[in-house]
Amino acid sequence: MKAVYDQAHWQRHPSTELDGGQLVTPYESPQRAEYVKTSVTEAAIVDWLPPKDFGLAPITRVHDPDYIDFLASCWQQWQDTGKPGEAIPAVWPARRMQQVVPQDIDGKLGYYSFAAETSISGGTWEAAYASSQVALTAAEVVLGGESAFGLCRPPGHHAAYDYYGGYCFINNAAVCAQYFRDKGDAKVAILDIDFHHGNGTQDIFYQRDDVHFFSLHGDPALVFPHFTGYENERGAGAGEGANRNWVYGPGTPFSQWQHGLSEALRLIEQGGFDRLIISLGVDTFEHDPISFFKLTSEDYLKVGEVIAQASLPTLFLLEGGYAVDAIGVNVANVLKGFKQALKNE
Ligand code: SP5
Ligand code: ZN
Repeated sequence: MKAVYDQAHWQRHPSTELDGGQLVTPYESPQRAEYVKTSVTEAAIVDWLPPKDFGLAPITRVHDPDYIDFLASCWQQWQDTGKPGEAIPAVWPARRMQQVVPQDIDGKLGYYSFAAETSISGGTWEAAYASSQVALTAAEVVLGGESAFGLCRPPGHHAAYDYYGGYCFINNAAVCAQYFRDKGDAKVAILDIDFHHGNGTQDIFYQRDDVHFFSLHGDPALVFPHFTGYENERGAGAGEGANRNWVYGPGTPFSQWQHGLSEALRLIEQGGFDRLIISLGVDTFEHDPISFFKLTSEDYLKVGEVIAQASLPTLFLLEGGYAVDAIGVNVANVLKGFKQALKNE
């Protein structure tokens, strides 16, 4: 199995996250990627590849070009106004307000975001761009029929067509699904096992039948992203039935969560998909500081095994996971379980 890493992720290093009415050190830290790199290397299950540059074109296939321009220029605009801290939105177009792009940076930040915990600072755009190229480099391997892992940081699944949030700016999984379609695949599946609902991925493909989205996550009535992820969100128009959500409550162990996983895998096995993308968050871990599921490090071996049942070329992309000292082992265990199951086939 191939894997892709880029040290450019270090350029995303904000010092603030709005949490509990205070600015705390962000949960989504550079150390996360380094722990994953170390554990996956120690497990000796991958060959590392350097990232290639696919340019902006694959990104604007799934994101609003004006949104991408905003991300690329936001930090400069923020600094030009002489503001002392990092860029944080404080106002949004709520119900019955106009959805028109404002000219000032405070207005733009609200227009192009959905959450305030994700501060923007210098290097954020550069790291987000690099993260998408890591994903695409791994995707190119998967196009050849071999499975691969993109060690993406920052993550992507909360980024929608034209707004960021939840530590995500470019939706790496969506970029790669579209890339597979553009390279000739007829039908692609995305399975999102991060603790949080992949609202961005759902948003991008909600009306489409060529990319199906399956997500297991914490009940949105209780946790982020709060306004999407309910089981009655099943897609619309041509995409009717191509979106599936499984919702679980506080304390959910693997023994319960795996029912949704198995059901998703059954649908994926029977769906006639050409390729599978896994939005691989390990914030389902029992000791994750911002989540409430109870998966153990051992359980992640089983997660990889179950995913292998689909027998599809599979692209794993890193999403969340904030128990930094365990994130590496947990990610490596998914890949290990997957690889082992393939061998035993
Ligand atoms: C990719 C991903 O996993 N993004 C998650 C974004 C979550 N953002 C909201 C976090 C709310 C944190 N509340 C912490 C409570 C413990 N102090
Ligand atoms: Zn998450």
